[in-house]
Amino acid sequence: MEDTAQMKNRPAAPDLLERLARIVGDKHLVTGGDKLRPYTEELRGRYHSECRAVALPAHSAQVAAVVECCAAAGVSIVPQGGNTGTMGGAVAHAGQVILNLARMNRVLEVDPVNYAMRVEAGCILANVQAAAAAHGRFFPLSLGAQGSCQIGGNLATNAGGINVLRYGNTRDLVLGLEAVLADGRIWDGLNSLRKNNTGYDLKNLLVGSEGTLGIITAATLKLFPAPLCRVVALAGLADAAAALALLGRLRDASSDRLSTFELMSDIAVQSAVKHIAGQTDPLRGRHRWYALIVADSTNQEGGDGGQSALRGEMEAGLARAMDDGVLQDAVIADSESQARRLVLLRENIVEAQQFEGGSIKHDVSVPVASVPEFIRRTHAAIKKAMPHARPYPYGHMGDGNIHFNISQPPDMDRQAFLDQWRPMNRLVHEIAHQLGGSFSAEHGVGITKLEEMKRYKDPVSLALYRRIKRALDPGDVLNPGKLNP
Ligand code: S2G
Ligand code: ZN
Repeated sequence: MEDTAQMKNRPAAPDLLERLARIVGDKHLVTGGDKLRPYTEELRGRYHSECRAVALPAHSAQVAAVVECCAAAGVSIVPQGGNTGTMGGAVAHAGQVILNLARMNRVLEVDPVNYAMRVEAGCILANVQAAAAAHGRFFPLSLGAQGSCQIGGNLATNAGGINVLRYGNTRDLVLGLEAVLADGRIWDGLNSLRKNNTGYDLKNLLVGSEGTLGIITAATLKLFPAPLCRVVALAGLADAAAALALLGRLRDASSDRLSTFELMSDIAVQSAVKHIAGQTDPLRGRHRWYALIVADSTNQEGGDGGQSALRGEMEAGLARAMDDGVLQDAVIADSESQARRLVLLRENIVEAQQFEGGSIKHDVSVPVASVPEFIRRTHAAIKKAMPHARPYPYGHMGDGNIHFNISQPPDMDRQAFLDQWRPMNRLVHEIAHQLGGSFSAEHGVGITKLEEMKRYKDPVSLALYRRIKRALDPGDVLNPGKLNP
C-alpha cells in the first residue's frame, strides 16, 4: 500500500468520485465547500481534516460498495459517526474518503421481552435511549455528547460515560454487530443471544477498534429494566480519600444500586458557577471536592416505585458518613427538577473549562482505590513542573477514570501553555502507569495517543495488534494510521 505522502499526492482515480456518486447518489457525496465542515472540523479544534470526498451511504450494501470501490482505487477510508471524538480518530487527509454513517440512523427493532434492540450505526445515542424508554426499557450508555454522537462511534471507541459504575462500558452493552470488512464483505453477527460459544468473539474484536478492522453498520444492544426511581445527591468532601470512602459506604447502603459516582474539584465547580448561566453553588459552603451520586432502582416496594425505600437507604448512608466525619455536607434532591440541576452541574464543569483559557486534557484510569494517590501525586507533579498551572480535575471516580485536566496559568500565553501539551501528558500518563493505570480510559487512541501506545503498551500486545490488522485489512484501507503506532 502506498504511504500517506504518496496517497496524498496521487490524483483521484479519474472516475472514483463518479463511481462513489453512483453508489450513494450525487447529493450524498460531498466533495467541497462549506458542506464539508461538519465532517472535517474536529470538536476541540486540534485537527483539521481534508479529504477527496465524504460519502454518506444509506445502508450496509452501499457501505460495502464504497469500501470495494475505494479499495480497488487504492484509496483509504476514514469511517466517521457523529465526529464527536477527541483523539483524532475520525480525522482524514486529502487523499482519503470519509465514510459517514449519519444516514444509517434507524432503530430497526426493539424487543422488550428479550431486553434487546437493533439499531443502525448512525443512530444518535439520545435517540437510542429514547426508543428504549418508549418500550419501558433502559439503555444506560450516557455521556456529554449523547445528543450528537452515534452509537456506531460509541462502539468503535468503546465509549464510557457516567453510568459505567453500574452498567459497564459500551463493550458490555452490545450483544451483536454487523460490520463491513476491508474487502467489502458484510459480517452479520447481529444475534441477540446472551450465550453463544462458537468461535472467537469477533464482536469484541471490532468494539474499540476505532474503525481500523471493520466499519460497524448495525448493532444489537442490551436493554435493562427501566428504573422506577432514582435518588440524586451531592456531597461536599475534604479530599479524594473521603470520596473513596463514601463510594464504598453508599454502594453498601444502597444494596449496590449506585449508577453514577462522579468526582469534581472545587475549581471545576466554582468555574461552572462563575461561567455557566443559572449554575448556583450547590451546597451551603465551599468544599475542596464534590461528589455527584446517583442511585436508581426498579424495585416496586413501598407503593411509590421504591423511591422512599431507596431514598431512605441513601439518607442513612450519607448520615452515617457525616457522623463519621467522612463528608462535610450533602444534599439529596427533593424533586426531579432539582435532581436534573445537580446532574447538570457535572455537565457544566466540562463546558466551563473553555472560559478558563487553554486546557490540557487527560483521560486516565487507575484502580479505583488508587484514585486518591493518583490525584495527590499528579497535583504535586503538575505544580512542580508548572507552578502557576491550575489543575482542573474531575471524572468518573466510580470506575477510576479521572480527567485530570489543567487550565492555563493566568500569567502565561495560551499557545505557550498549549505547547506544553505533550510534556504535561507525559507527566500525568507516567503517574497513571506507575499506579497500574491506563493513559486512555474511555476516549480511545486515534492519532493523539500513538506515542503513548509505543511507550506503554507491551511489545506482545503491539505485535498481536499489527498481526490482526494485517489479517483483516492487508491493504490498510480502513482508517490507516489510527490506534496502531
Ligand atoms: C467527561 C468529556 C470529554 C472532555 O466529561 O466525562 O469524557 O471534554 C469527558 O473531557
Ligand atoms: Zn469522561
